[in-house]
Amino acid sequence: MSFHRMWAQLLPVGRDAGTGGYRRYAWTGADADCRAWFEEQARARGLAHETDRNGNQWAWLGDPAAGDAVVTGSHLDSVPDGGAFDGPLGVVSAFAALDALRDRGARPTRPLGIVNFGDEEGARFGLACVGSRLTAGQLTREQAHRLTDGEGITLPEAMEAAGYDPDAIGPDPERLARIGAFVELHVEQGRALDLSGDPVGIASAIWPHGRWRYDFRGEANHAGTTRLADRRDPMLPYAETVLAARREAQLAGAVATFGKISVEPNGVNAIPSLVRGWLDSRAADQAALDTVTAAVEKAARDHAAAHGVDLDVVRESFTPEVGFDHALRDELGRILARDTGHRVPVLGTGAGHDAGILSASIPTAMLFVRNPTGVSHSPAESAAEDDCVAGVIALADVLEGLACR
Ligand code: HGY
Ligand code: MN
Ligand code: MN
Repeated sequence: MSFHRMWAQLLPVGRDAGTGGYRRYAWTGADADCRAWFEEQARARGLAHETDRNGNQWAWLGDPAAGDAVVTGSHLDSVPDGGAFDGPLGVVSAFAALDALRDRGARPTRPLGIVNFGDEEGARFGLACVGSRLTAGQLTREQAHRLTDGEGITLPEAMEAAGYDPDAIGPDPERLARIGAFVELHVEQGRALDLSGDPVGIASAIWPHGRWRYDFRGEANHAGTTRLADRRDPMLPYAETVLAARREAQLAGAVATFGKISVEPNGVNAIPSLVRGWLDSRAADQAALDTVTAAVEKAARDHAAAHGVDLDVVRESFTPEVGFDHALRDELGRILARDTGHRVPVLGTGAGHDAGILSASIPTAMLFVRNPTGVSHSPAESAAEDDCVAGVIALADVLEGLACR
């Protein structure tokens, strides 16, 4: 199966030798190397390759202008020191599934597309799913142009440096109108399949989730000579807010994480002037998420006031609850039950995906491949080779069932 060769080719791209994690951030050299790999796979298969106005890459078998295309794929970018599977498993499996269809002699009666969505993780500019949001009209050009990375480089500057036109970005309804179904294969970011003993599952829903930036502004001063009573130390309310987030999430059966922080001036012997922390929170429904985020913000404001510290809270990214298309979900269930001889589990997830963004515009579905530890967004992320092969076969079955009637 071609999966193993492609996997081996992609594996070293953007990998940090020290941590073993991936640093494939939008519009960087590693991103360009991933894009080159994608184009090479498309051309090697005689597929028409294109990069759209938003930097998403497409490989086509058949003319998409015919409409009602079946598209599969995912993303190749990563979180900082992310794992090898989150994103790439869906793209490599897409090409391998197409190869399997050809080996079977299957003849598609609908255009078949493979996509690499740009900047799904938002690791550099802070907003998730930039490529698919732009295409789906959920992010305007003006909003995208305001995105800035940790070095102060704007998204337009980064795109231009990578050879792309930032003024071309924007909604692409014509492209989406040509797609009849999008199916994204993704490594499971949890242990449901490990616990159920299934190699492959089908997605039911994505929890609502978002990212909020908390700016605690205090007063820089000498760590050694400033009396405790005279301090306006922003690190204190930040620390108390981290604990409050954990407590509120626990109470609501949700999750909340402060996983990223930046401190100014960030000196060992200086009381900070600014502590900037990013909250990621998710819950099974919007009401629970609202309860958590409101309670965390209230706690943060109370703690900030108690320390004479100012606080600004900005929502930087948000994705509402996604319920995948029921007809497509059930069609995948029928196809896989027929081909595997047993019912494939249907499961929800707290992880965001491009399929979730596109679900507002076109029928979308997801296939999950078992992750034996459930660990993701970490170099320790893994999936067994047999399960990756089972995922390719399941995706080939789905593509054949949907596009080769
Ligand atoms: O954050 C997420 O859920 C996804 O990995 N972008
Ligand atoms: Mn991810
Ligand atoms: Mn992903």
